[in-house]
Amino acid sequence: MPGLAVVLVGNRRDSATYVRMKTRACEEVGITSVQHDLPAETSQAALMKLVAQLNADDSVHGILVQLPLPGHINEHEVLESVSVTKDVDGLHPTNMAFLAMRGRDPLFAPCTPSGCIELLKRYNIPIRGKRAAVLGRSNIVGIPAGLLLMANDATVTMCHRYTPDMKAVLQEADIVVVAIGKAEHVPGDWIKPGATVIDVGINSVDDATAKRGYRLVGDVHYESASKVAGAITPVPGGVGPMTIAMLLRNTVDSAVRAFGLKE
Ligand code: L37
Repeated sequence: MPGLAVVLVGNRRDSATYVRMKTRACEEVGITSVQHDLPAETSQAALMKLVAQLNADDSVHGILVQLPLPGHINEHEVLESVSVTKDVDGLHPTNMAFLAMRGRDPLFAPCTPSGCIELLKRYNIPIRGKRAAVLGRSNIVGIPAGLLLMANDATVTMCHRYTPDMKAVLQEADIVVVAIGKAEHVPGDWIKPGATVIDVGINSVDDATAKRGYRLVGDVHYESASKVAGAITPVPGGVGPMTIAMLLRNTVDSAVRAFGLKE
């Protein structure tokens, strides 16, 4: 059986939801998953010790430390301590470096940007020779999304808070990946007609008419953008579930490698 270890530190509601969805998805497909819930005040040393134990455990093929970690934890040190061969989140600096190099392949690519690329491929949306814009430059989404698009032969513009005239950049972009964490920030009139819009954002906004008192929206203003775009991902039900699917794929790939099986 492929095995995944999920480490959750603290009690952020969103992280707890995502981790629960991941362990449930593992059960559905027959991956053994073990969840380690640690209190928010867990020390760096205790977390590092758990990761070391999981690195040494042959029944564990993938280790996922759910981000963000509490402020007192050194995230870089934790990500670097995960074995490169079990780094199913693709966030170890060695895997990130291979992702950035031509002619080298990481053992694992990060789940959310891989899910974006997988969506484009499954919907037969061409990437090669197209212009792509990535909004946001985080280590977990924006940067690897830009690298993956480039590796798939797109011409990529990375946009962030200091980009002058973001709208002008988007007017040229056939593919737009938005991961900035601001509710409904990108209006439809920024989008080039017919472009493909991948909305990575998941923001909760207060809504008195909703059952839970809030609703989830993306970083893109869906109603206006969906009238202009050729294709657009919804929130929820878009990139989020793909993130989980890619995690399952990475975990199975890792187990196949560990067992010495042919891919
Ligand atoms: N692999 N993913 C990995 N590692 C991390 O460190 N932070 C993080 C991470 N992010 C993550 O788990 N994201 C995520 C986000 C949304 C979903 C799944 C994973 C998801 O399925 N969202 C649902 C809605 C869930 C809800 O109701 O809140 C969706 O349909 O988008």
